[in-house]
Amino acid sequence: MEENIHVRSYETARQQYAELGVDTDAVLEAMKHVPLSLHCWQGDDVGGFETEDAELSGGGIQVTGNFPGKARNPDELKADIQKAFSLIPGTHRVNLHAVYGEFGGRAVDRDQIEPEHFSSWADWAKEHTAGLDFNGTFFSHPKADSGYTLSSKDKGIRAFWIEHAKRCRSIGEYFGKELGTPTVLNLWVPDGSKDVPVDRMGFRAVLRQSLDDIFSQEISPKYLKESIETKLFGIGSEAYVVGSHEFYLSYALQAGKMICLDLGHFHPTELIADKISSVLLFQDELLLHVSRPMRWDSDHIVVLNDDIYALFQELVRCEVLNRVHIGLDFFDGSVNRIGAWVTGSRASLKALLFAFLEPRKLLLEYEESGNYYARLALLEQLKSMPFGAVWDYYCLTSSAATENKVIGEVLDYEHNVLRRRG
Ligand code: RNT
Ligand code: ZN
Repeated sequence: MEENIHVRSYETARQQYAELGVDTDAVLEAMKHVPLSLHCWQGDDVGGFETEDAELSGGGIQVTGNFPGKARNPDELKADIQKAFSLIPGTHRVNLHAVYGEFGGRAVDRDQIEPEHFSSWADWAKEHTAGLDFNGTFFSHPKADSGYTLSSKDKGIRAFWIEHAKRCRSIGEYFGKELGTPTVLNLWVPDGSKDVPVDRMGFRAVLRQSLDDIFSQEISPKYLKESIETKLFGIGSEAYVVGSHEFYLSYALQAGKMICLDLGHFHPTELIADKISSVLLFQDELLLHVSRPMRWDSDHIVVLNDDIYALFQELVRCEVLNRVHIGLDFFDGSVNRIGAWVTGSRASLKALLFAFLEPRKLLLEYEESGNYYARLALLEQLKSMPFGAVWDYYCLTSSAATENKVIGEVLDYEHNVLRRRG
């Protein structure tokens, strides 16, 4: 009965979009081929499994909240991701951080990690994901306490983190080989300072050298694609971040790496959407960290707001979806964590769908003939089109919950699984 309602609503919606020249069936087919990369770290507040009660510390980022039932080990985290995936239409990737290895109770320092510590993730991923992505973890560690890692002026500290980064490349390459799809390895270091430094240039020069060393060994892009993540400021690094946008953009151009644009890493009024066309005229590929900045925090759960609409519109309008990797990056410990993943992922996919449903030809005609009133009015008209009916139909036919079912599913899991964890 309920299914029929969704099917009937879709039929009506299909006709309405067809009148604008939009083929909704083709759009739904296209939706299936755009994977998100689900960040594992929303599942346990960026803790990881190095020790039993590992917690995020330092690093210019912060998680608040103590909602019950966070994943305490790899099995729980995998189960939680699977639950989230069952509520997200499509087949998606999982993005791991280096602290999420399976270390069997042994202390394995960051400069010691090996592919073997991640082999059970690879096995699991073959069955449950479209691929794995990876990140070095340059925070929550005594050797990061000074606030500087790869840009540290202390040779020993720097060597330690360079070795960590190199090992992450091997692990990424290993995933790429195992899974038959290249791993996107992102490098983000928290390096920076709370107050105004006098040697901005010096730290950046060191970071540049460290990166040169890290990337000195060639790894086939068949297995590994690498990005460096830019940032303007963080918590405790308000005055200076070594890896700024200009620094990494320049480095990436020179070294043939991607940059990672995180929605939370710019001035509050600066739009990532507007950067995509510029970057991709000079670079082959790009990594996105889809997030929601709020005041000084860069990592709130993604919702379907103007920034997200604009971001996905650009990806579709520029026809660059095959050159862009879409990672999610937010962490909130104050609500049901599976719900956080599901809401953020679904919001991103809704924005993608909304963008795919634009009558591009018509909009372009208006624009190119200088009819800016009609362009504006059509964009407004789209906002009251039955987009939700197309979305629900997509969920229904992808065996993911329709909108009205999501909350119940998440709360059932909370009741039956999360609240039973110690
Ligand atoms: C921090 C960066 C980075 C992290 C993750 C955990 O500001 O956005 O991507 O969020 O590596
Ligand atoms: Zn990020």
